[in-house]
Amino acid sequence: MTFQTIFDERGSLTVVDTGLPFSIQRLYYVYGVPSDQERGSHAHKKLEQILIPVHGSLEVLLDDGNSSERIVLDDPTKGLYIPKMAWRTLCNFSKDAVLLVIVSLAYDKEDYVRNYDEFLKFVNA
Ligand code: T46
Repeated sequence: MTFQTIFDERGSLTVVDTGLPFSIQRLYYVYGVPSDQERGSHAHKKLEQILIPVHGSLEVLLDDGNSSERIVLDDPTKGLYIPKMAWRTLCNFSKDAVLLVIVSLAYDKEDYVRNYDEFLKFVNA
C-alpha cells in the first residue's frame, strides 16, 4: 500500500491514516538489526500488520503455506500488508534500517505459531 506523501523544500511527510484494512491497536519499531540476523520466522493466528521501512531497507520472505515470495522493503512511502496466517521471515536489514510495524491487536504470545509444521496444519485445516 502507498501512503499519501507531501514533499516540499523542507523534506517529506508521509501520512498513514485512511484506507487501512484494520484499526490500529499497537505499533512498534525494530532497528539495530545486524545484517546476519533474521527476525520473525513465525505466523499469527489472528494478527494483521503493516510493515513500513521508515529508513534503510530489509527483505521479507512471505509464505502462505502454498507459495512464497521475497519482497524488498526500501521505500518509506509504502507499507507491506501481512494478513493473518502468513509465515514471515525478515532478513538482510541494512545497517541503518528502522522498521515501523502497525498492528491490529494487542500483544498476545498465544497468537504466535512458531513451528512451521504446525503452521502448515493450520493452513490446510
Ligand atoms: C513480526 C515482526 C516484524 C513484546 O513484549 N511486545 C510486542 O508487541 C512485541 C512485538 C514483542 N514483544 C517481546 C516478545 C519478545 O520477548 O519482544 C521480544 C521480541 O519479539 P519477537 O521475537 O516476536 O520479535 P520479531 O522481530 O521476531 O517479530 C516481531 C513480531 O512478533 C512479528 O509479528 O512480524 O516483529
